[in-house]
Amino acid sequence: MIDMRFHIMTLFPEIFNSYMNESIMKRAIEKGIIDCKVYNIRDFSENKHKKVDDYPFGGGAGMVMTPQPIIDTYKHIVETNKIENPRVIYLTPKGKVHCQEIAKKLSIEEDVILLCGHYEGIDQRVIDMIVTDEISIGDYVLTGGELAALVVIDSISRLIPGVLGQNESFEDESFENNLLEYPQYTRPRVYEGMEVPEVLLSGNHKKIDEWRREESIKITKERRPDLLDKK
Ligand code: 6GU
Repeated sequence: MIDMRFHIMTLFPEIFNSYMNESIMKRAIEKGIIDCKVYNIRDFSENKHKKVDDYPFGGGAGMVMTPQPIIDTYKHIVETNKIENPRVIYLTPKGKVHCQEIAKKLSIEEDVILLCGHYEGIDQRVIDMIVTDEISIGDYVLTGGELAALVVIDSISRLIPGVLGQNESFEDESFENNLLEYPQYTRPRVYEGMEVPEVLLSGNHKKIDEWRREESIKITKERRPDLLDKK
């Protein structure tokens, strides 16, 4: 019945509580459309001090997350949830840059496992053993993969039927057709002397559609000409 189950592997499970307990995510979980389970990698460490990282072979700055706790977390997830051939996404600045198309592709999965790294990264053998996709959320560096995991989860969730309400449709919006969205206005008609464009008050839907499309093209040309090349 649940359409999408997210399984998050992290050293900082608390980070996910507030986001998943508000607004659209909360409603989607309550409706039983999505489920989100968070697993603390540290709980699976066999080290007597619950250590999860160590110095890099070959030297260099920072620490590397060791394979054992991550692989055992993964095995626990796969076994307790009876998952076959799961997608395992490792959030890393080295990954493919996330986009609407990737979100769409992932939205048809039943289970998605997300692995959040910290420190200087994770042992390459973990990636070779279990990771199917490496995703970055942009060309900048974060302190860990948790924010990126939330970004990916949010972008997938809103594409699952029933997650957005009737008034939150994603048909017209930015990136659906490689165009940025046109400007929106609501009441009042005049605010601090600034008027809403006349055409939007005309009731002429053909004219309104034309105006919106022109505005979309104009702003996309200005800000994201690369999207027009994709079209
Ligand atoms: Cl997925 N992780 C980290 N640590 N930094 C990032 C990122 C991910 N995407 C962009 N920067």
